[in-house]
Amino acid sequence: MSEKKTMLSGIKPSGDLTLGSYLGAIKNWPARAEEFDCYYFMADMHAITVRQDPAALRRRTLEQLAQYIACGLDPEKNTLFIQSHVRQHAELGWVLNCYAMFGELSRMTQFKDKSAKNADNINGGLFTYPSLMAADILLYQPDFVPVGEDQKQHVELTRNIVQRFNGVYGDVFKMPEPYIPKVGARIMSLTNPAAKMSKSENEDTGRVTLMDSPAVIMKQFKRAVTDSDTERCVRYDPENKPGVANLMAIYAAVTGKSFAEIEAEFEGQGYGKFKPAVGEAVVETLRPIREETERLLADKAYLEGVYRAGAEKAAYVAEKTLRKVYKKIGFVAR
Ligand code: ATP
Ligand code: LTN
Repeated sequence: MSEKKTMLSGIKPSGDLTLGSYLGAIKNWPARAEEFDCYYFMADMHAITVRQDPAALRRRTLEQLAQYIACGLDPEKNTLFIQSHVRQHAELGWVLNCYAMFGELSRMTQFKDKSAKNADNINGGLFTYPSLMAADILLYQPDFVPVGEDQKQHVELTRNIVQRFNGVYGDVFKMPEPYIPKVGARIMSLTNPAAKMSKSENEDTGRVTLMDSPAVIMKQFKRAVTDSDTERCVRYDPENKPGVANLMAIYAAVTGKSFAEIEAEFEGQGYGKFKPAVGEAVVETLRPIREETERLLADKAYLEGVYRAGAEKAAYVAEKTLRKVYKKIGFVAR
């Protein structure tokens, strides 16, 4: 057994990955491989809580794997797998459903948002989404779960489940901590700075995806909403200038510059210079990722090798946890 600490995270293949999921999540993952045992997966089981076109779901699942690798996740150093390939997720998910309370599940912001947006399909899976997510996490006993700000509530619910479960059965699960980046944790839509940039919404409005061409990215940034204040200067003030603050957060995340440095760089200039500068920085960040993704997608055999090996490694670890849980709760051993 390795002495390293463990990290785990997942993303649903429910749409094309956006700049938001990149800056809020994936970008921060590759550097962790030396220090941690890392598990990353495509949460296809979570994706079906909203209706998906089967062919598109299959395509996006593979594309997401290629993007993980293109973003720097080396399959030799990280365990990359598809959630539905590791049966233990569904099995532990059921058990944890019995330790998640109706009241706490009802309070989840994501459930409330998605219910409002899919009023004709408020299915049981959408409601119990967090117990499956708790299973995803707890099967691997991670120390940290790197996610964007919007997922913090789900990790907190996982922690409640751990406390409740361990309270009854002893130390079965390790308590996981959410790990949220300082910059980029919440990238907003470019056209509506009050809404999170999201892959399954704003189809052709305020989002940028990892596969967008440089021309599309530039167009999106040029038409990004700034603010209607009269001073029209680049200053970090998320309360009064949320559009500018969002662009500054993006620029800071892709260039590594501080807000003070950015303010100095654009001092005395209007938004006309600032918006294309952010666009160009994003284009240059995403260019190699898009090119490498395209190259990997042409090599299906390689991708298949990666996800098979990943599932095998993941299942080995997951099975150990699941057995322990089954034993504790009183299931007869097979
Ligand atoms: P959907 O629209 O289908 O709900 P999404 O675009 O919100 O999807 P997720 O799959 O939920 O994306 O998120 C993947 C990861 O990226 C999560 O860790 C999430 O916290 C993070 N993330 C998603 N959107 C953003 C964003 N706008 N800013 C920062 N982090 C984000
Ligand atoms: N709910 C997350 C995706 C997700 C996840 C997980 C993240 C599913 N299982 C386990 C971290 C750990 C989302 O919507 N981004």
